[in-house]
Amino acid sequence: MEASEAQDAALLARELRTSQTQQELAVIVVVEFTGELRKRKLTAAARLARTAASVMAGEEDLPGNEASALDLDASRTEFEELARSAGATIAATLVQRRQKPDASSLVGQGKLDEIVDVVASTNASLVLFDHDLTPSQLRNIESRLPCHVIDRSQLILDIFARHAKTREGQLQVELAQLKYQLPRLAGRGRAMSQLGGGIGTRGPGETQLETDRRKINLRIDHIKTQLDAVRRIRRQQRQRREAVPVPVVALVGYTNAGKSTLFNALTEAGVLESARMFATLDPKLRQLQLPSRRKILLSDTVGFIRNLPHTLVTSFRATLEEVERAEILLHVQDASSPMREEQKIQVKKVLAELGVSAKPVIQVLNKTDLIPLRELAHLSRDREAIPVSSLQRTGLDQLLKAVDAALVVDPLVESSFRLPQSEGSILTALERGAIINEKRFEGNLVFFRARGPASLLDRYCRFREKHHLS
Ligand SMILES: Nc1nc2c(ncn2[C@@H]2O[C@H](COP(=O)(O)OP(=O)(O)OP(=O)(O)O)[C@@H](O)[C@H]2O)c(=O)[nH]1
Ligand SMILES: [Mg+2]
Repeated sequence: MEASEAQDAALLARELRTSQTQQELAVIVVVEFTGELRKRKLTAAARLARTAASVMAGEEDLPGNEASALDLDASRTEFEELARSAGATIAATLVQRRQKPDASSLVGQGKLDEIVDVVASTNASLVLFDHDLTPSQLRNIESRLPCHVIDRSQLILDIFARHAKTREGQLQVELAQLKYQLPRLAGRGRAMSQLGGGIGTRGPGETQLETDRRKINLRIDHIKTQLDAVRRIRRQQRQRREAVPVPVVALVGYTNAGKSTLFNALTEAGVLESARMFATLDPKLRQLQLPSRRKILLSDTVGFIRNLPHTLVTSFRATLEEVERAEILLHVQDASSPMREEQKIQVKKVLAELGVSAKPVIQVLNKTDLIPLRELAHLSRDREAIPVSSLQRTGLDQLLKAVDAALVVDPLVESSFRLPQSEGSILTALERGAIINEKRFEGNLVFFRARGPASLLDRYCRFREKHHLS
């Protein structure tokens, strides 16, 4: 690829990817198709049957009709929250139920007229659909409106793009955005007419649209090459880290459950914490010491969300690599959310899709400060779940103890030691990494009992008393 052409492609890509929601006044359209809902329930049941097979025995059953639990109202609230996360201000929300999508406009002529009126009366600069639009639906709707139209996938991509922090995350999101835009280029004629139209940029017999498509494809190839390079480096870094085996414990959960807040509370790491959804796109990793003095790596992950558009699934999954490597998962739930059960099911579904259902999971009930004591007592009867408030930092000790108990790699052992006092550095090392009891000095010898990770105690086995107690 020529340098100038590469630059053109990069410019065009940037133009396509700039956030279109930030500080815009938006009209929101939430649609539910009753016919589609029935169909979805059926396929969902089939999917569940498969999932159920891989879900660990003994776990509670997954309810059959997941779709029905979420009514239109909840969809609406969640989508409005997404729009705000993307930086939009909501001018009005229109809700529609219909039998099935209209092929040319999704919502049908009558509703489209209403949208046109509402946009005119509110002076909105953007219309957001809580549903994906086909390229031709997008074109048809935009031709009736004086403003931009954005569908659900594009909105979520916008949020992902704003929050991607690592190079890999950014590349993944750019790739997803470009792939999403590619079939929709035709509708964007107006916006792109200033770009890349210079003399000589168009190949023989090529239309502007074809030129643009070619450029976007060039850009996509370029990003893929870069992604490969970034991943190679990351793999090397990981191998280096794994040379010193420290078990990974991953926080997972629905978006907004409080994972980053808990991560911070547990590590005081100062990782981005925000009321906005998807505050964390890239996995974060911090070292942490458990009450037993064993070390773990705690990993914060991106929030799960229902109906994640399938174009986004790859970029979402790639941010969950740590989950696959984790020894234990902490499933963080918002105890105060009326949607908690539904969200729990969605998270379990994704975990099953990632093939990690067999890993030990500790259920964490977060935001217990927001629920009445009586309700808390009721929820805590489920002895599997550990109640915490990440904000008020309560329940954290108990949570760390549970992690300690669940960790099977490098198990805790107890041994008696007899050391010459001259080996002070060994005593110091053991005091740092294990719990020391019954220490007594006799002449130039020191006797004590240590309880700690086997890997540490084994290192000094030559000083172990013969009758060790592990
Ligand atoms: N009252 C209360 N609020 C909490 C608690 N934990 C988190 N929050 C709030 O919940 C919101 C979301 O918290 P985050 O930690 O960003 O949630 P998250 O799960 O990391 O969200 P994503 O990264 O978007 O998936 C923030 O406004 C937090 O202040 C808690 O224990 N009590
Ligand atoms: Mg987060």
